[in-house]
Amino acid sequence: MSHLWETDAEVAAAVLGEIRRQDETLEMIASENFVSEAVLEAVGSVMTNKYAEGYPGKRYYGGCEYVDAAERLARERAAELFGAEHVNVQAHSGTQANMAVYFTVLEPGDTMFGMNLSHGGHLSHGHPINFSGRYFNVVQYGVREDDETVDFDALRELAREHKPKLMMVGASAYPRTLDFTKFRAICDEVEAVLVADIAHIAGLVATGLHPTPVGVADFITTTTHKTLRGPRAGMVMCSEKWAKDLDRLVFPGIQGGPLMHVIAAKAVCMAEALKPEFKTYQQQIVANARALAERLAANGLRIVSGGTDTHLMLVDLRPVGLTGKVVERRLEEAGITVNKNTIPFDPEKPFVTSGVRIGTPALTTRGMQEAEMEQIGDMIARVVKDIENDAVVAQVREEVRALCDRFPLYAEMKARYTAEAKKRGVEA
Ligand code: DSN
Repeated sequence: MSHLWETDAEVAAAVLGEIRRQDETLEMIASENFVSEAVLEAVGSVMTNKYAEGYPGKRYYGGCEYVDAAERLARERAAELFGAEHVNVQAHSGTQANMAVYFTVLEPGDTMFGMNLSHGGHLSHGHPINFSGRYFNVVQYGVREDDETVDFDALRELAREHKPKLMMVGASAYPRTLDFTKFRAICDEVEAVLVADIAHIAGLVATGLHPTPVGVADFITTTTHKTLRGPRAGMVMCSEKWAKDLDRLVFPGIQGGPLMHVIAAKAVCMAEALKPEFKTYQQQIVANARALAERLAANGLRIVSGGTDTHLMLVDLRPVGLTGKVVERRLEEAGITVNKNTIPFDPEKPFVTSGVRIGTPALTTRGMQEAEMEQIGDMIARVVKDIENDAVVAQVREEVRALCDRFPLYAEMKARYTAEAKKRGVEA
């Protein structure tokens, strides 16, 4: 018996549709992943019922014994995983993690630096339409036109000119290693606070596959659902020096009751990430990204910056005369989910773009390796190079389905939901 099917068959049918979409297509959005059944169970637990404003041992509500245990575990495990002195696990999202840090350090109107969104940055790093761009005086830095990597010379000059109080480093579409020590040196010169947003690369950082900003940056923010493969949420790390101010800013500064079910799931995710097999998983993500980027390039597609050091790559579609919007749609029709993405110095608008961003964390979770990446690289290239050809799209869709069938996802759940749907004659 399914409570969801009994109570709300319409939502249950939507959930079944999403289970099937995740299982039967190739999920290649760089910021997405597939959590374990244990993480799902914690997110769906009774901890969703509990109000717990405050922190473990100092709450504004009674009955917090068990949610305290979960939050302590999440904090302790995250501190161990990243080697951080202090962790606040209450941020509801990456943007709220960033907001908490900004308001800990800055006053409205202060100057902060963030990476230009179209060069790989993030909305919450100072985009004019985001709260960060509206509350603070934001100066944006970016990459060099020749090699499409961070332009440290220009950044240093900008820093000397504008003397930021805070510098944000981190990206949602930057395929190369970020050298946090170079940002630190510039921050030291102008006495700026350095914040590293490692949302995309958190799993790589936790396992030593990307240099860590811990001990280099003053604050580290992250989400927990990308390479870290936990629940959809945020987290902040810092040294003891900032701990009290930061905690006050998260609550009561910008949030009310913490999402205790999500915090419990963060604890589960950290426990999973502390296991040796998590490092093997992260190594495979990177190996898969390299294999895919090389195969796309061998098929004649231009990879921004010439390759990748991480879990993602950007394909420049200008040489083949296409936009990200068109390619995203055609690949989706072929069963391959990517997102259109601006590339550095993009002449197109963000809703059109000249690029697509492709990542390997989710498919690596399914167990796919280099051989599958090569197959997928060929499939993507076939669609891109013959974009109007419906027969190619249909053929690739069949191949995608066959590939997905070899790497089943949430199989028991899918069978259970499918059986309930059948029982009720519901089409999903
Ligand atoms: N929207 C996320 C991404 O796709 O990278 C960042 O928040």
